Amino acid sequence: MSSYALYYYDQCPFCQMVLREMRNTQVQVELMNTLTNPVNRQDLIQGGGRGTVPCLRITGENGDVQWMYESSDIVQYLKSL
Ligand SMILES: N[C@@H](CCC(=O)N[C@@H](CS)C(=O)NCC(=O)O)C(=O)O
Repeated sequence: MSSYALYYYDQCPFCQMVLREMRNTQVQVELMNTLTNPVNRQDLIQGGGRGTVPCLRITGENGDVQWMYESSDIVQYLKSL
């Protein structure tokens, strides 16, 4: 099974759109606040290439990691699960 982590912070309206959609999904998404935990922001920049939120980290069954940045893409992806 794939696993999911959302890099976000509360004051970001794009993040709120994604967080709202997450309430409708059954999948578990780990929440990684990048404002309250600077290590999360560092991990995001190091892994995804930039600190923009929201970003969904998708880890596939085989361990491959994808960083999805656009809120509309993330919402669409969550709907498709
Ligand atoms: N088009 C993006 C916009 C995301 C965006 O502008 N996020 C802001 C916070 S609301 C941000 O992370 N700014 C800081 C940065 O780009 O490093 C989306 O819809 O996800």
